[in-house]
Amino acid sequence: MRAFTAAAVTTAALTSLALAGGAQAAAPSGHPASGLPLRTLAAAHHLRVGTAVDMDALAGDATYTADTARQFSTVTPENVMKWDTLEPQQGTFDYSQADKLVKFAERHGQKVRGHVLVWHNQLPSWVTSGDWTADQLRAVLHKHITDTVTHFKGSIWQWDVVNEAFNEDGTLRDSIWLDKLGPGYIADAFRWAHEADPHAKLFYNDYNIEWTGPKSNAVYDLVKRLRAQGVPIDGVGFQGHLDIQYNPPADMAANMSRFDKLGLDTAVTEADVRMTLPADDTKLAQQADAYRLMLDSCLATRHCISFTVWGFTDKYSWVPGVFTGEGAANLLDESFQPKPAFRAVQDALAARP
Ligand code: 9MR
Repeated sequence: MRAFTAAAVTTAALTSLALAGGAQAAAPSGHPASGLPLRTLAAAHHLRVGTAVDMDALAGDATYTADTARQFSTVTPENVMKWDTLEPQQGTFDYSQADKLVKFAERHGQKVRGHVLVWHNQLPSWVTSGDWTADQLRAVLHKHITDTVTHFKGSIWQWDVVNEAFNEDGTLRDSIWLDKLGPGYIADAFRWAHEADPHAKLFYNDYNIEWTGPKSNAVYDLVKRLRAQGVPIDGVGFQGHLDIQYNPPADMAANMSRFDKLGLDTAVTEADVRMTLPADDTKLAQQADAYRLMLDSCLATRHCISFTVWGFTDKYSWVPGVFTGEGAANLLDESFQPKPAFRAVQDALAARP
């Protein structure tokens, strides 16, 4: 159980307040989206609820902007804190888009999850095609982490320091970092990030670790070892990219709890639940159950500090571009109308802590 108690939000309060604000029309009472914003409901659990943010949508879509502000208490840049955006040429940084999101978050009382410092993806070509010695590449990584974390110092709540370092079988992923620097790059990255901002919470983040298995066990062994060695790691992020055609991660709460017992924070960092299109009522109900399972697992874990969805509307989702024939992965449909999954999340958060 979580450590906190707080006044339960009553059903009466839920139904008396319509979803309103910004360009979004107020929902009629009894409409599935009526009720307190997710962020208000989550606060009763001392939990922050978040979304990945698409900066083009934030700039150009008023409904998207209003919902981002109204529903969420933490935001994650979907792409604009990645290496190829931040440092497209060596030593030339472009923080402009990321700074916009940080300012947006400040204006709306939101915390920021920084994403991401060390990853094998979305690296600029000067990194991937450079003919580096190990010492040179270590210096490049050190500088990128130090410059980036220093720039955002004081503005980032949680940093995804290392992302997706494992294969499904629990071996370390073959990447430029592993190839050139060896497995020690992981500990180094956490140490360098901590030196640059000692107050940010530093996370290891990965997908397909929601359930126990070789990958999740390997992450568990890694973070246990890092803690034992005094490496400054604060948490583990469970991305939560699910697909209804596979079994839901029924043991997710138990799995998160073993990380909790190591003294780590946990978070659901990128939740979405895709399906083969077209969506129908059965699939949407399965999707709602999967979201609910992930949120309930977080709520049951004492130090699960945030539940973040990887986008909240089907209008802007990475899924159709990557999984042919699949989509409809988010809480709201393409017209920003709530799906059963939104109601499931709302209900879970409205339940007495
Ligand atoms: O949602 C992101 C998409 O817009 C990018 O094209 C893609 C590039 O790899 O990355 C997506 O976000 C990923 C996140 O950064 C890390 N975990 C998996 C996410 C979905 O692929």
